Amino acid sequence: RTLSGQTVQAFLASVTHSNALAIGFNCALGAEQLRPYIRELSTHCEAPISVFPNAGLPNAFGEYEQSPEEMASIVEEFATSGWINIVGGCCGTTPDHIRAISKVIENKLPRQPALKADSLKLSGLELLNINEESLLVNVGERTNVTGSAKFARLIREENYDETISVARQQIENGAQIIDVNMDEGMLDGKKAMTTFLNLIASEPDISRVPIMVDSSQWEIIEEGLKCIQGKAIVNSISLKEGEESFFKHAKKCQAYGAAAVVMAFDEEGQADTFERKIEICRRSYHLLVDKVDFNPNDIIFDPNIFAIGTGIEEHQNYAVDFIRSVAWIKKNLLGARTSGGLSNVSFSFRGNNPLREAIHTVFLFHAVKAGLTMAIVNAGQLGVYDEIPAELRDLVEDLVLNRRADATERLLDAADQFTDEGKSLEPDKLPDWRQLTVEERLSHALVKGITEHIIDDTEEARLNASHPLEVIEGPLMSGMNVVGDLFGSGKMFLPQVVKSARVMKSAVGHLIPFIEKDKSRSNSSNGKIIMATVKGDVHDIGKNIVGVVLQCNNYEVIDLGVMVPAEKILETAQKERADLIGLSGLITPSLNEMVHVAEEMQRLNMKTPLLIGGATTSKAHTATKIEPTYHNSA
Ligand code: THG
Repeated sequence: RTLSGQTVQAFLASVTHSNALAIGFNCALGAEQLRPYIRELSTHCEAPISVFPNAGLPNAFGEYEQSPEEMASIVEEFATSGWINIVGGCCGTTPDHIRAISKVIENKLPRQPALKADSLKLSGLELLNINEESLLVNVGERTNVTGSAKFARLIREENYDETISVARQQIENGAQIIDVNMDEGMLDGKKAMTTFLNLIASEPDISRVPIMVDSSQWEIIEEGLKCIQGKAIVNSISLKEGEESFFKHAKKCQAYGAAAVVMAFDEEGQADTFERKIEICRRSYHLLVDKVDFNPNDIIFDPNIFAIGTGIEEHQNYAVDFIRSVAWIKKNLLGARTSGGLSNVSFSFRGNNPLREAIHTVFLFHAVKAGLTMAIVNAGQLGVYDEIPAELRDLVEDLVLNRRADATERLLDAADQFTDEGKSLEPDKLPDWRQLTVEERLSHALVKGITEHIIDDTEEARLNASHPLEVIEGPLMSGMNVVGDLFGSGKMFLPQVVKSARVMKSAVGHLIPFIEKDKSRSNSSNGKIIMATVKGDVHDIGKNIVGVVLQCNNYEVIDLGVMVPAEKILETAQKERADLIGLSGLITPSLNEMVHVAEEMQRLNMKTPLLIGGATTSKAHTATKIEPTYHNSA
């Protein structure tokens, strides 16, 4: 990480817009220690790269001992690998060091810059890379004084500790970006925005995600941008005040290096039909791309989510028009992405949260199918499409998809049954899941992310089983398979999977002591394994389960956790004389990281067998991409 906490790629996303002569790293570390970071920078950086390492790390007396030849040989490899364009020396280097470096790089070819990315790269302390493969990105809506009475009160009372925990909860519940809005008449918006952003900047679990600065006043947005380290999103710019101010704001976004939500809003007003939406988006796109050279990947169109079910006929097709325009934008405005404020759609049903949730779930299901990139949502309060009672789902779908003129009336007639109270009054409509079998209860708790009874249910299942491990391999795994299928088919979203994972973790946590007791009856070890989720990836449920299973089979497991860089895995393996190294990961970039670890094992002449596992890994990838890079394996 940089001193201010960013990873290489997060830093790169923050500065790429500057069109710098070169981007690079200097000081702090010796060339050997800078190696992995320079390598990573080189993979992604569109600008030339500079590197000014120290002459190794200082000894206990603060002296640098690395000789010019040693340093030169490390730097030579950087040049041979094609990672650098400019090289020099920082602390501890002398004219002799520079002379030695200069000599070894004399005939090396300069690095070729990386190709321009065709993804939207946002960052906080960490990168959020949004590309064609990305699933729906959740933007937390609760840090908004107009969207949350509680947040507004906390800001007014200057109870900043509590406002920070609102942000943290959004992220814990799966928000990958947070929307911050301080637009309220009685508030000094600029001051509230800067105070809040500066405070969350020193909360690493919050500032790791990118920020969406939301205001209808440009001055507040600009004050916000000044406080943000990462690559942020401006919410929003539009043609509402004409082209001149549109260009002015767009250029400011470029100068601060921010992406922009572009509302379907022009001099005539907000677009409310499919034709107006696409006409304004098309015009905005060409103005941005052709006139100010705006990066199309930094454009996020919001074709307006308006309230449906208002009783006004002109509003009936609002959801359909939004969804159609999302599909049109994806197909026609290359590089641009889409977003919307989800909770707007159900404003007419305020006071009936179960119904609002059902509308949100149905709307999102269809919008995501049409290609929606991101949505501003109440993270942690999304339902599961398949779990909505069929009768309710049909009524809601009639409304959202505008399938019948009387959809609103029919939904309102049925609405009482689906209020919070309705739930307990109508047991046969919403069955009491506590009466299901223990396997079904575990599955239900996993799918719905309910932790409340999970320990009791896990214990009951354990008592029914002959070995505690059976509970994991049986009902818990089948529950997670249901989650996996729903997620895979777009019927469950990331925040919900995060909740499921939490339930799974507490169930496994309850079983581990019993499993260990089972295991301690025998004592000879079958071997020692180092396990880690590779760098860039935070998913560890599978790895943790494999760890438990291996322990049950008398392996000694050293689990290095998640986001573990290759160096740490291999150092530990060597120090611990491990018999096996196990790499895990869930996301696609982890496949490349695994190849990298294997290459490093080859470079370091290691012999330890390498075990590959995780959701995106495959026998084919392992055989054709990983195996060939590591041929020492015993
Ligand atoms: N597009 C863009 N930005 C936006 C929106 C949009 N920003 C604001 C808004 N719309 C999205 N955010 C919210 C936040 C909360 C609610 C709706 C949209 C909401 N709040 C509840 C209510 O008012 O009933 C809860 C109130 C409370 O808890 O006090 O519905 O469309 N670019």
